[in-house]
Amino acid sequence: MNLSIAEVSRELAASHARLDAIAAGSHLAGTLSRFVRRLDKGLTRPPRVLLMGEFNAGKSTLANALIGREVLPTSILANTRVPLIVHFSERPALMLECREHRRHNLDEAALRLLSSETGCVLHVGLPVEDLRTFELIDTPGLASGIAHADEMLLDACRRAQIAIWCTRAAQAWKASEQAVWRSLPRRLHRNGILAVTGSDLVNGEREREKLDGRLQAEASDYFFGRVILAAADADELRRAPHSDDYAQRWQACGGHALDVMIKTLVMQVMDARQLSARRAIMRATARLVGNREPNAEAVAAEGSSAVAA
Ligand SMILES: Nc1nc2c(ncn2[C@@H]2O[C@H](COP(=O)(O)OP(=O)(O)O)[C@@H](O)[C@H]2O)c(=O)[nH]1
Ligand SMILES: [Mg+2]
Repeated sequence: MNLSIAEVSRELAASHARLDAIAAGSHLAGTLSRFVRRLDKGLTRPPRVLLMGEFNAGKSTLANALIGREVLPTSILANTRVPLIVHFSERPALMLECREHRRHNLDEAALRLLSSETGCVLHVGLPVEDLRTFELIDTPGLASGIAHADEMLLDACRRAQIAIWCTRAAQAWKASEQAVWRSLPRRLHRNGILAVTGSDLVNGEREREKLDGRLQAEASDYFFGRVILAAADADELRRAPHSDDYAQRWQACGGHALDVMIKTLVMQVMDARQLSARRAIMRATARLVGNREPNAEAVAAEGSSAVAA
């Protein structure tokens, strides 16, 4: 989280504590306290990074590489085929979310639901510090015209602010992949990364340059950035972070470039949230004092000075 967001969040927490203290005697204070609490939650929640792509494109390998451990045994994942949201938690935790956003502890009854119902999401909590900065959504193979699979992908898109499209270097960025990516919301294109996995299987520097040139021409308009990486190497490396040549190998396999790109997008999302929180406060204030809505330029100027701060 960047410093200005942390500061704003502290101020908001102090505000709703003060409002709570007088809420019993004031309906208005109660309403304001709830408003401020919602604002604080929306502002500080780690942005979610959605991993998408065809089956075997390296999504789960990248998810593991980004958090430095195997999220769930492959045997469970292979049988469930539901999206997986990985978030920070002091202790490892598993929770199943089904229709109407109801959540269940992962007991036998929930496991039955998991195999019988569609539209479920698994929430995995792990004590991994990086997950305080961004959460991950790993999706099963690409939607294939099956109605509930498409619905599931759309739901996953709604929950995410950043998206990584995984594609294998050997057949990168096929027409079928392009069609799905183009159908996604523009905001995900703006915050999208094309992750080309399997760079270790590309034959030499010349082939790699050729691939990069083709993707520059065909895909760069649809993404914030592009990384060509050896995802399996990155995954293996992240599990041994104390090896001598870690930094050099992390750079060589492309893990570092992906990390930097994700963190840049996370900062952008946090800045945009801060701006919209300020707008919400100004709108609410204007409504409270019965004024007209403040004009957009004034709000934008207010927001950008906050972002620059
Ligand atoms: N050589 C190589 N294998 C990879 C790479 N990325 C993934 N794999 C392998 O490809 C297979 C499918 O990867 P997985 O992450 O399960 O794909 P998913 O279906 O998109 O989640 C696994 O056996 C991985 O080890 C890579 O960059 N290089
Ligand atoms: Mg997978």
